[in-house]
Amino acid sequence: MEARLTEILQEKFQTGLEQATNEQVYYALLTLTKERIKEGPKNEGKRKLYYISAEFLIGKLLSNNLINLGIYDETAEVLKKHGKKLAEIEEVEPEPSLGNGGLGRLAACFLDSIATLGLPGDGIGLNYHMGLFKQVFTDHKQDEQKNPWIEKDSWLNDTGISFEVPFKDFSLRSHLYDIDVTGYEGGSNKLHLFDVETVNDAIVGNGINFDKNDIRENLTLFLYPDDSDKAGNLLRIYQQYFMVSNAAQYIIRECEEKGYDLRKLHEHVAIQINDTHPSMVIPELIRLLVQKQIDFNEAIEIVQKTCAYTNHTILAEALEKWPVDYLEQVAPQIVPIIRDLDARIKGRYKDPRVHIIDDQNRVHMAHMDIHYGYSVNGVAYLHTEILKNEELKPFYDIYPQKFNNKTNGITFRRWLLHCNHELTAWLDEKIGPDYRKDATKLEKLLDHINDEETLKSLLVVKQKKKEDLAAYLKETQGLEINPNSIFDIQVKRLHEYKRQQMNALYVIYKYLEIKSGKKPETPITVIFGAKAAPAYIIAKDIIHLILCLQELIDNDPEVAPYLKVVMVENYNVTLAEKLIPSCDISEQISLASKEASGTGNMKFMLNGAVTMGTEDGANVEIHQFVGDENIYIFGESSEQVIEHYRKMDYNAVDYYINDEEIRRLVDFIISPELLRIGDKYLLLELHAELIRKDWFMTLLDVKDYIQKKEQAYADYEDRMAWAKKMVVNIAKAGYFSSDRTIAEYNRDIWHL
Ligand code: 7GP
Repeated sequence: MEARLTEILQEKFQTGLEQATNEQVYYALLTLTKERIKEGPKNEGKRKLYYISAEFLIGKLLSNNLINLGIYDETAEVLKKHGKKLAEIEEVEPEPSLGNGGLGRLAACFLDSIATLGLPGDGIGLNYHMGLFKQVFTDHKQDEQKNPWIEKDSWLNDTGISFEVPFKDFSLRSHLYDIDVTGYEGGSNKLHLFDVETVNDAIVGNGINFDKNDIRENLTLFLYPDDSDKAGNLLRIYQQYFMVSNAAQYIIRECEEKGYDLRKLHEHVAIQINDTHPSMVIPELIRLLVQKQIDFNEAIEIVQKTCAYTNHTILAEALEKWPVDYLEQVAPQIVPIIRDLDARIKGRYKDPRVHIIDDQNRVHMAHMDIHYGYSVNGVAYLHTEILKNEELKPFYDIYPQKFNNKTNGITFRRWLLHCNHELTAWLDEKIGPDYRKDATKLEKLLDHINDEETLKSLLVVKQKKKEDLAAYLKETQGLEINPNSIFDIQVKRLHEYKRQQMNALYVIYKYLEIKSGKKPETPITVIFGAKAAPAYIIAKDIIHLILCLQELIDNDPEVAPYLKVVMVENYNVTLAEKLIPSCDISEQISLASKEASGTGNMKFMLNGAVTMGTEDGANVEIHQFVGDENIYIFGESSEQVIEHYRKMDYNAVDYYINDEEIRRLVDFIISPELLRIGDKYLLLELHAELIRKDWFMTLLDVKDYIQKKEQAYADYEDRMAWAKKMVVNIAKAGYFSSDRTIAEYNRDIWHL
C-alpha cells in the first residue's frame, strides 16, 4: 500500500509522503481506499434488500473503511514512518451531514452489519447538500447555520444514472451518487443517494433560509426543512416522493437488468421502509408495475410481499399524516391508488382507527405501511409491546402475524474498534480477538472480574479516554474540563421526552448543595450535547437554560472546582466518538414508554459507562442483562405512565405547589442569578412550561432521579467496585451488536 500511496501523491500533487500536507494525504488515502473497495468482493444473492431512509447518519468514513478492509494498522504504520499521524489525517475529512438522530444512525449501523454479514443490501436516500444545520451558540442560544459538506473529492461516486420524476406541474431529472459500504473483513454494498440535477446551493441566504417554493433548486438542499407552514409541508412531500420514485425506478431497473420477471419481484427484492418517510414507495411501486402491464390487483399483491415497515417512535407528532389535497398538489398520479387502497380497507373494516384516509382527508402513512406491507416491527422489546397493546392495537388485532420485535443494535466496528483503540487493545489482551466477529464472546471478560490487575488496567484505559476528550474539547471548542472528575454525559437529540431539563434540574440541585457547603468528594462534570429542531421552542429554551447554568457555575469560584456543566457545540457522530469512550455515567432518562429504544445507551455500555436510566426502550433489556447492581434505575414504570395519560391525572403544578424541594429547583430557573445571564423571556417561558404543562412529567421523577444520582456518585468512590460494574456492562454488551439485529431481520423479515 505504501507504494500506491506514494504513487498517488506523486501523480496528483508531485510530492512525497514526508512533504505532503494532511489534506493531500487524506486525498491519497481516499483514492486508495476507493480502489481497494472496487477491486474487492461484492455481496450478491437471489433476493436483495433495499433499505429506504430519509436519513443516513454515517459519520466520517476513512478510518472505518480502513478497519473494515483490514488495512488500518498497516496504514497507521506507514504514515508514522513518514512522520504523519492517522488521527490528524482523520480530522481533515468533513462529516457527511445526512442524518439527524437515532433512526439515521441506526440506518448507518445497519448498512455496516448487512455488508459484514455478507448480505446483498443497499441503502437508498437523498444527497442533501447542506444536510441538517450546523449548530452555533451565540448569547447562550442555538443558532442554525448551513452545513455544506460535499467537497470536490469525496466518498460520493458519480454513477451517471438518472431518472425522470413526474410532479404535477413539472418533472425533475435525478442524478445518482453512490457511496461504497464496506463490510468488516467482508464484501461491499452501496448507499445510493439521489440528487436533483438543477439543485442550487446559492439560493441559501443567511442561516438556513431559502425560498421554499423553488422545488427545482431546493429539493435536495436540507434534511427536514422547516415544516411549520404549508410550503414546508409541500417541500417535504416533494422530497419524499422524489426519494421513493427514484428508489422504485432503480429497483425495477436492476431487476430488469438481471432478467427477473417483475411478477416475481418479491422473490428478488425486499424493501425496508425506515419510519414513514418512504411510505409512498407503496403506491409508486404499484403505479410503475401497472405501467409495465401488470394487473392492478396483482401489483398490489406483489408490493405487499415486498415491503416491510419499521416504526421508530410512538410520538403522535412523528407519525406522518399528509392531507390528500397536498398529495394532489405534488404527485396527483398516486392519489387514485391511495384512494383505492383505502377503499379496500374501508370495505373490510368499519373501525375508523385502521383506515388510511381519515374523515379530515388526511393519509395516515403508517396505516398504509401496515396494511400493504408484510411486516411491522418495533425497535426494542418494550416498544413493540406498546405498539401491539396500545398505539397500534387495532392493527395487531387484525394482523398479529405481521408484528415482530427487532431490538436495535450498534456496529462494534465504529463504536469500539474505531472510537476506542485502547479498550480494543485491552480486550484483545484479556480475552483474545474472537469478540470482533462474535460479540457474545465479550462474556469471557466475566472470568476476570475478580482480578485486581484487570480492574486497575480498565480504569487506566478510562482515564486515558477522559484525558483525550479533555484535550480534544480544549483544542476544538476552547472548553476546559477536569479529567479527574466524574464524566456524566447526556448526548442525544433535544426533546422534552428525553428530559434534558430533568438533568438540568439536578445540576441546579447540586449547585445549591455546594453553595450550602456540601462538596462532592470527586468533582463532577455534566456534559450535554444536543441539537434542537429549529422550530421547537421549548427545546431551544432548555438549551438556553443549560448554557446559562454553564456560565453561572464557571464564574462562581465557590462551585467551579466541584461542578462543571458543558454543552458541546454541534454534537455529531465525530463528537460522539470522542465523548462515549470517556464516559462514566450514561444518562438515559426518558419518560418511561416514550423512548422507542435508544442506541446511545448501548454505545456507552460497550465503552464501560454505567447507565442512569428509566425502565424505557432498550434500557429494560440492558437492565435484564447487567442486573440491579450494575445499573441505576429510577422513576415510574411505563405502565404507570400510560395510566397517567389514560386518566389524565398528572398535574405538574401540584408537584410544584406541594413539594418545597421541587419548587426551589424549578424557581431557580427564574432566579436573579440566572436572569442576570440569560434572556428573561425564554427562562420565564420554560419555567411556566414546567409548571403548567410538563407534557413529559419531569417533576414526577425528579426526586427519585436526584437520589439515584447521589447514590451513583457515592458508589463511584469505591474504584474497584465501580470497575466491576464497568466490566459487567462491557461483558454484557454483546447482545446489542447490530450484527445480531441484522441476523434477526434477515431470519424473520428479509430472507436474503
Ligand atoms: C429514534 C428513537 O427515538 C430512538 O429511541 C431509537 O433508538 C431510534 O429511532 C432508532 O430506532 N427515532 C427517531 O429518530 C425518529 O423517530 C423521526 O425520527 C424523524
